Amino acid sequence: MEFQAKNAIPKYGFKVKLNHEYPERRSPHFRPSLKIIWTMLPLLFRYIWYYIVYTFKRKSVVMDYILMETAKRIYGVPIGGIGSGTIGRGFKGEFCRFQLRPNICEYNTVDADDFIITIKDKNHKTIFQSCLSTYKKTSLTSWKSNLNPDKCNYTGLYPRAWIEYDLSDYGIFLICRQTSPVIPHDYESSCLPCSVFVWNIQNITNEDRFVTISFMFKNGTGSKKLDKQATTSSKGFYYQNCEGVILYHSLDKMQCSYTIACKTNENVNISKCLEFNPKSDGSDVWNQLEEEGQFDKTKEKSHKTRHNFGEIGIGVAAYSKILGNSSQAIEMALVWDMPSILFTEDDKRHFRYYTEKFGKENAALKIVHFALQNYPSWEEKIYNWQKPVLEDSSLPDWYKSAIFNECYFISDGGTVWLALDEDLKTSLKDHDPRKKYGRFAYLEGHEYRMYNSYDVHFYASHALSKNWPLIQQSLHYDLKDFIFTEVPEKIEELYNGKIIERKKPDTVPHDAGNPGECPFNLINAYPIHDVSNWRDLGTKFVLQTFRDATTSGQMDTNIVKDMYQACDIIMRKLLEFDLDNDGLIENSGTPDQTYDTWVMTGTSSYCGGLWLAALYVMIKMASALEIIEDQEFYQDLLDRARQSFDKKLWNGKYYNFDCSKDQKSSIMADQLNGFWYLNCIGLNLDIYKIIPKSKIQSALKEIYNNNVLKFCQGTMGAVNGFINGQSNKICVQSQEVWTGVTYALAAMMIQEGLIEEGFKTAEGMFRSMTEKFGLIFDTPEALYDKSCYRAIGYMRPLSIWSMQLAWESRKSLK
Ligand SMILES: *C1O[C@H](CO)[C@@H](O)[C@H](O)[C@H]1NC(C)=O
Ligand SMILES: *[C@@H]1O[C@H](CO)[C@@H](O)[C@H](O)[C@H]1NC(C)=O
Ligand SMILES: *[C@@H]1O[C@H](CO)[C@@H](O)[C@H](O)[C@H]1NC(C)=O
Ligand SMILES: *[C@@H]1O[C@H](CO)[C@@H](O)[C@H](O)[C@H]1NC(C)=O
Ligand SMILES: CC(=O)N[C@H]1CO[C@H](CO)[C@@H](O)[C@@H]1O
Repeated sequence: MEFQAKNAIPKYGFKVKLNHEYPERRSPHFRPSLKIIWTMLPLLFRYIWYYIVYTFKRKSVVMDYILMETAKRIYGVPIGGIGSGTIGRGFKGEFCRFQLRPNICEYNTVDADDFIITIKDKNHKTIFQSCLSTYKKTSLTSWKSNLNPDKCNYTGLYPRAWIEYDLSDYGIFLICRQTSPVIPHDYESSCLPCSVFVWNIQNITNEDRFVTISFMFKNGTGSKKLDKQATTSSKGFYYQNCEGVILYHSLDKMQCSYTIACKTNENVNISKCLEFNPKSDGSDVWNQLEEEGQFDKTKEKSHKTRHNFGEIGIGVAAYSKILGNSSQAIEMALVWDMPSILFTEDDKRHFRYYTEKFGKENAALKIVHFALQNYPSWEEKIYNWQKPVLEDSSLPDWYKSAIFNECYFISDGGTVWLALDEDLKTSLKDHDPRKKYGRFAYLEGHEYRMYNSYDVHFYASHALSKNWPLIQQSLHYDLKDFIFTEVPEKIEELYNGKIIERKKPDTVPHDAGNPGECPFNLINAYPIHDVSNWRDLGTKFVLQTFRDATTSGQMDTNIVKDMYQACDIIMRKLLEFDLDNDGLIENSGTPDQTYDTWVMTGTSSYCGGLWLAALYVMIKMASALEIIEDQEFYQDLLDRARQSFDKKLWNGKYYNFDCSKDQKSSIMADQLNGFWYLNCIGLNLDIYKIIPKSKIQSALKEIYNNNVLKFCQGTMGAVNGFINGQSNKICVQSQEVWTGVTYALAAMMIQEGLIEEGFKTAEGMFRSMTEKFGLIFDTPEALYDKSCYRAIGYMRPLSIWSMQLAWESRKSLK
């Protein structure tokens, strides 16, 4: 069988055998030094009290530090489009990790969800039957995996994956190709809750073979606690050129159906199992397939809906005669139609974005048909998107895997993409992107349940802005509105026990809320600090505004006009933090920025640099709108701030961390963050108008020689802080490597021509994380030098797309 190039297994990606084991196990239980614990005690006590009260009131704890998730180290490419829920898959073939309920990531592997192969010889004698996964099941004990995992290979290149099974002992070579609709610049298919599995069965003998591929699935998400008794029913269907079984039920009062389907084909005989008991040993299903190679067709004749009050499993079997020396493709799809979701403290139903095209009811079969009809074009588009990177011989191999596989978080980040209500829609201006593209939110992390945490999204947003710019814009329009929102509720700031207003007007929020409360209304779910005092949120808003307004290459003045007032208010408010009147804002001597345990005192390179960058784009925006007064105002500020930045922080080699006595000499990996951002948005030459090129080069080299090379011999990325010849142990975060910061730093190096250093910096970390610790598709926020990580499944590492921006901009220079 000739494969088209787009379907061939890519040379690059996450590649393991189906019995792969990782060499190093890490844990989430980092124990800081006693000194750090001592300084954190008040916070700790308040946190524990908050935790007890919230748990007692059955409220959602935003960041759970008590029951932390330990990485399972089993993951492969998850399935599903963007914002309609995802189902994780293990590289051993598991269906695991369900993110269908918006407020929780469920780390369950469901034994009943699997594929089974049956091979019969020319005399219809069964010569082989096996699950097409190799992990160990704890239920359905008669479903055996008889594969030799050593002879099966997994390749993951998000959003696609391949498994090759060498069954040559039985005359068969089998390849599964899994595709989910995650397609850059496509807003129609990319929101669909589905995945397609194409099975390519090759008969490598001269004799006929009869091969059955069965797809089995069950109700719920494998959670005994959450999958409460509810009526479940199943029904067989024929629709257009698809056939299969649909299982109706609901998850916490949210209607959800699972559909498994197969495309009809004259060479394929499809049979259905409308009901099996996933609590049994599974021998009914197993024996039937073994004997018949298909399900009992007499049972599906009645076409009645079956109702069930417990557990129910369904199946579709595709049986095909494969002539000697020939092959057959079997096309299957899985669709989970969960049109609306409920947030815990919100009575309103929110409809998913796909319902705008596919309807609020009974969309499942339409999606099945659409997916099985259109997946070849999805594959083509994904292939064309990835091709320039995969074929670029000057890019390192690991990067070709990293750049696409890190994208998993776009769909698998607890992401919701919602349709707006009609009344809200009509209130919006015509060019408001939310009108057409709905509302988008993803979690800061699987364990950090806050939507769109803006300080972190600032890093991650390049992945969206480059590939789905209109989703990014829609998110940003929401943020602009939230700036003016007030939430008067009083909350206790866990950091210092002060009672504060949850959201003050005219401030940039930290996040769009917690799906376990009432997100989009109750914004600022983050409980640790009073974020209205944060020094980086405002500048990050301004910088993102400018980026979104110039994504197309030209200045979109509609966006600038819509956002300018908010930007101006925020910048003038931030100026209140310039106590010494040098045009530059200062930090407060508390962790008042995204490094929320790391104290910055006086002017810091991190917040100061962001401030300079924001001033620079304010001038550009004021000039575009011809507001001369403002333009001059910001220009004057920038001129003064720039000089002061240099005077206060430059030490001859790099920019000091801040203006404190004992910490200022700490080398911060992220000290050039503001300039990194300007680089990302195409202002790479402009930054030398703010700070000299020679100083940027010098600082980058200092970081590389210390934070990277002197930390774990350069094999772990850049440690956040480096002082006195070692990693900075002043607080927890200063001794961490932030995966997203390491990618951003690497991008900055590449942009500034330190190309080898840039790739080496990121390579060490990516390879340690994926090859040693097994954290691929689970990328944590932070890694420590030894034994631990923090917060798996995290947003910030999507910043790897800034490396791609830097690379492309370097190439266009040549
Ligand atoms: C489905 O399965 C669960 C177990 O995973 C079972 O306890 C439950 O009753 C069923 N749930 C629904 C919604 O039918
Ligand atoms: C799996 O990969 C190995 C090594 O790359 C190769 O020798 C083998 O043929 C592959 N197996 C299958 C089933 O493709
Ligand atoms: C499909 O199954 C039906 C019923 O078992 C049988 O009559 C028919 O011949 C089969 N077709 C093929 C192509 O195997
Ligand atoms: C298999 O098919 C190919 C191409 O059709 C042919 O060249 C080859 O001789 C066949 N092999 C056998 C063993 O029949
Ligand atoms: C089309 C196809 O799958 N052909 C395979 C059939 O089996 C022979 C070996 O007998 C293979 O070489 C072919 O690739």
